[in-house]
Amino acid sequence: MKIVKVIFKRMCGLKTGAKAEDFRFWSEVSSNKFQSNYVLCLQIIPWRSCKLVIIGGGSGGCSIAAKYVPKLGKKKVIIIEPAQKHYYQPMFTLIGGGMKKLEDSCKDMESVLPKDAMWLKDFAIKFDPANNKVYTKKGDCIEYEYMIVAMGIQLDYDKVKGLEEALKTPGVCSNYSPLYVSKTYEELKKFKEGNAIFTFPNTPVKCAGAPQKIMYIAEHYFRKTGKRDKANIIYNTSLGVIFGVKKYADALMKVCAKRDIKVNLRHNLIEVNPDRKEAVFENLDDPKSKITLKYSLLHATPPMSSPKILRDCKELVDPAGFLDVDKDTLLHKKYENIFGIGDCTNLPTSKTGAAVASQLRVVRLNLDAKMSNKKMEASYLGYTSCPLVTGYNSCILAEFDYNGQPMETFPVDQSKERLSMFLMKKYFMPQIYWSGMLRGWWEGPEIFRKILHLGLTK
Ligand code: FAD
Ligand code: UQ1
Repeated sequence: MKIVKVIFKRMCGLKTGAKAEDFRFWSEVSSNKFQSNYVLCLQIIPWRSCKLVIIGGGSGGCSIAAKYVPKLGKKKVIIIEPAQKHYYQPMFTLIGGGMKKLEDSCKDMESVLPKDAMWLKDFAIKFDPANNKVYTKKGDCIEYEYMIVAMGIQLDYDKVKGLEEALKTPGVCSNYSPLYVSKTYEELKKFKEGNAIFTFPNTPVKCAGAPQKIMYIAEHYFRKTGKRDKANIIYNTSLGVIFGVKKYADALMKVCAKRDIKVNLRHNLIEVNPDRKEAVFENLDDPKSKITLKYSLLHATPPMSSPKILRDCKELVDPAGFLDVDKDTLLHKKYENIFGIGDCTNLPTSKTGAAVASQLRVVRLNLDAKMSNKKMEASYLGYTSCPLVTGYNSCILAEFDYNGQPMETFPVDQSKERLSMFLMKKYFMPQIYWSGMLRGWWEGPEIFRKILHLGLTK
């Protein structure tokens, strides 16, 4: 074994010291049972080391890379990201309503990641935080000084029986995936009469407002096209409230009452039968009782979970499988050289891109402090925001903190439906995202909130 190890190291040019674990790791991931360690020696296993590795090049990963690549220099930051396209997911709501096209929401990953970063177009598949290493699917082993985990949240369409099949059939759609979002508007156009059902799963989700935004847009669309009196609109949510913050929940319940939308709380979608066009729900307060509803239109929000490979690394996650970070500093609770950002973390706030924007400032300041052996001073208050689009020209702009206290940017009552907020969501936010956040300078609206409230706010 020792000889094999030496040959292996020589072949791979490993001066940084591959250890026996790396062999074991390769034996584990090798799909070919008959490969021996000798055969493995013939494979070229690149070994890289860097100051900072970022897992994921989505909203959080790409934006934080934009801050650190200029600071640390060429090729000092490695970004592991498998996707060819970077999607601005908040636009999916508007795509579902026919207000934008899928191509408006995405750019090539290469064009948004900083040029001087090293992009590994690959999946991270195993973490080894005790040895500061992460492994990729194509066989790289990356040794880092610091790591930022920004892997997002996983969509589990397969967790609802029949849903994946049903999404290929008429009447069923879902704004959450680029694979399905364009179908939503097609279904709105085809809708003639019957139940239009919108669901919210029994798991953490990203953008907790999105499952109902598309419902308000659909309701408005049916009114505009003379089909409203033929539609029975139903919101079946697993939650016990329509929205987690009372101020906005009250406003949304009024919208539903005014527009004759039926809200069923604690109803969880468990099965879809496309042949019979039926959706089956469990009543979470009485799991034995099942409710079966006929649908003409079904907008399903999939169950979601922490990415599997992250969940599998028990040292990094909490019992629910999300990256276990300190809610104030965003530093990992156990590893002093790992930070988390965005949907993959267990930060007890609503998972949104707006939250990521605010977290960027905290990670930037605290990682700078760590890198220069100073005390971390930046603290995240849990700021998050959800532009609750309520039709083709109105929006309630929810903004709040960890305690569910409103943290509104503008000096008006933001729980009212407004055209101005809709225009901001449709035209201003995409610009801010592509040209501000992903380039590293937009860190949320805090500065505007302070100016507009004359400094009298958090
Ligand atoms: P993401 O942006 O999802 O990025 C995660 C990245 O990690 C992805 O690029 C993925 O490819 C990569 N990755 C995954 N697995 C691996 C792996 N094994 N190795 C390496 N990389 C990996 N937010 C708002 O603020 N306002 C809104 O109005 C809004 N509306 C929304 C509407 C919809 C329909 C949806 C779906 C989302 C919406 N959001 C909204 C939420 C927002 O898009 C997310 O909260 C935000 O993108 C989270 O950023 P992130 O970096 O944590 O994750
Ligand atoms: C925000 O900062 C942000 O990030 C760019 C969003 O998109 C992902 C948002 O949807 C919102 C609402 C914010 C907050 C910004 C303002 C001006 C209230």
